[in-house]
Amino acid sequence: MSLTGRIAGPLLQVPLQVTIYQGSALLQTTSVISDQFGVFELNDVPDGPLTVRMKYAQAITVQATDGNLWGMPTYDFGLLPLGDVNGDDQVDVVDFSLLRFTFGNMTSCATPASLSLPCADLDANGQTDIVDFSLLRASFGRTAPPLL
Ligand SMILES: [Ca+2]
Ligand SMILES: [Ca+2]
Repeated sequence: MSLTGRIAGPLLQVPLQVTIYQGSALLQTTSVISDQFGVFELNDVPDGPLTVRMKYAQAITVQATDGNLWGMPTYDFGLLPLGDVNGDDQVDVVDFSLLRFTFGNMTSCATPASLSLPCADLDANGQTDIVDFSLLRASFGRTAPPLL
């Protein structure tokens, strides 16, 4: 089967690491790139009750489970919780320190084509600034959700 999903901004066209579980069993790991509208399609998704987890490097994992995955043309994964400066799937004081250390700096660690972690430029505009701080603050304390 195929499954169409959508993420919300500020970053839309991003590479996503996708892991698909059936219960606690890992079925499939793949990567997709969402388009300029945040939409992506997963092909060859196995049948059955599934959990789909997605991680963008600078965001906390988001997931959806069987009950809400099917039966709609596009499943909405919502806003990616940006703020994971070092990519360890939690937004904590380490990320805050990394951001503070580079605050106000121009940087090229995040571009539309590439991302090198740690990177505090969460909106990929070439500078670590108050927008990045606000994104981090909004996600502060979040960790990867438990596998459903
Ligand atoms: Ca982190
Ligand atoms: Ca920025």
